[in-house]
Amino acid sequence: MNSFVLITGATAGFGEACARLFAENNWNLIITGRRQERLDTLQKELNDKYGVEVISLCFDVRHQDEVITQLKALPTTVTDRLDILINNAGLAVGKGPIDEGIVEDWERMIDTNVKGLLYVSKEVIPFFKKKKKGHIINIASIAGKEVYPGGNVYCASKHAVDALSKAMRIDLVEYNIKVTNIAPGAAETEFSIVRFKGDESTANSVYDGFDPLTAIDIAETVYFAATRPAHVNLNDIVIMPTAQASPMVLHKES
Ligand code: NDP
Ligand code: 8X3
Repeated sequence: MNSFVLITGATAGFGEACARLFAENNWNLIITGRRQERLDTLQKELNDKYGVEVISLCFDVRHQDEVITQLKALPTTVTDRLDILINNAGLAVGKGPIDEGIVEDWERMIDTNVKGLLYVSKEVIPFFKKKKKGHIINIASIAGKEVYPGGNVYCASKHAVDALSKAMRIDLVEYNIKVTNIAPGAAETEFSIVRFKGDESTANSVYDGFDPLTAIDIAETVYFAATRPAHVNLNDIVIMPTAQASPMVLHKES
């Protein structure tokens, strides 16, 4: 009768690494994302390898109707054991001066990073309130702490996540619900391939000349936050590559 953790965006990067680490530690999983094939493969792999229960839900966090349908369909035998929500699904699309921004890119970032996080949280919080226990871990970013050239709308969306983490902590404290905000710097995942719309050479060049964070680094940080004693909450964690002092100060070896 182990607990469940719900991870949004578990088909790649941080979310997938979290799924692997929690499963290895005997947590049951609800994994989500839009790529059904990847969900199916991960579900089978983690179930076979660790014997944990793995529920996969394929939906787009931007579509509130899908979020509601999928999460309301979970049986109470699962939701009563759901202890952690990792709001991880997110993306940057494009990087450039604000006046040259593409409105569709802005909307994808705001709809995914801010509204998607809200839609999922809105469905999960009642499960936590019911049992007066739960932990929401929001994957924000260093882009939610500082703004860098060309980062405009992505940075704004992650500043919103930072604010929502603080707001959730205030509104949910009386229900014994923990809220942790995790703000990573540069990590090599599919993030830059998505940001640069499939341009792999530009994406790879982001990580040239230094050791970026890995998805495992973030999963270990999430897992550490998730496994503190009941009376301890880590409010806000900034995690950077050693070579990155701030978004714009990167020590690269040439
Ligand atoms: P990846 O691109 O590797 O993974 C992103 C995940 O989000 C995928 O599983 C993707 O699944 C999911 N996702 C994206 N859009 C949607 C959507 N509309 N509905 C459902 N799922 C969605 O990136 P990362 O692992 O690097 O990013 C994870 C989070 O970490 C993001 O919020 C990102 O902003 C943040 N972050 C990343 C940093 C980095 O440098 N990599 C640093 C700081 C924060 P699918 O495509 O199957 O839907
Ligand atoms: C991703 C980190 O600084 O590349 O959130 O935008 S950054």
